[in-house]
Amino acid sequence: MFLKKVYTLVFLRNETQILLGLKKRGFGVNKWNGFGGKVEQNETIIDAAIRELKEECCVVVNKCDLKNIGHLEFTFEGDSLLMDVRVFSASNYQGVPVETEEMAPKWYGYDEVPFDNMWPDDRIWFPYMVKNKLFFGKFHYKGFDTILNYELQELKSMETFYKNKK
Ligand code: 8OG
Repeated sequence: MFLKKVYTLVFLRNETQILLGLKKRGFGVNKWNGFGGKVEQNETIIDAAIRELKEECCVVVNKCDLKNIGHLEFTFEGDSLLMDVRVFSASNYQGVPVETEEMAPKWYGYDEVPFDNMWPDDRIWFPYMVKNKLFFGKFHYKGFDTILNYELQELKSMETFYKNKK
């Protein structure tokens, strides 16, 4: 039995670039990533996504502008935690991303994404996001650097995926 915790992960994107943040502390420190974190009790997933984006780079996004584009699950050898990560994309938002105590934001062209300084699974599922395909990925890690096995599939609809998910 796994202990599931739900997380959000938001990417601001336009046709040519994606916003990443260099994580300055905590889990995934010194890695480039989207913006997000743990969903608190009594908070919806979408509200958590909005809150984390604002806390981490001071950008405000409306609910209707956040699109759920993927679902990722991470497990770690010898650990009962299952990280359930809801991935969102937005191209409309208010404000200019600024550095905070947690993240240093930077825009990257899609062909210059710094995979060598990111979670190893990112180079596997980013191509789906870049091609605007919906995805579901499951990654089992040994430590934080080695993927022991994974599954990745394209989804037709996130709604159908969640409806059928046990
Ligand atoms: O609250 P905290 O910053 O610890 O939340 C972790 C964030 O990192 C959350 O947004 C989910 C995200 N995340 C993982 N694992 C991975 C991963 O393997 N790849 C990417 N891109 N993000 C991840 O927890």
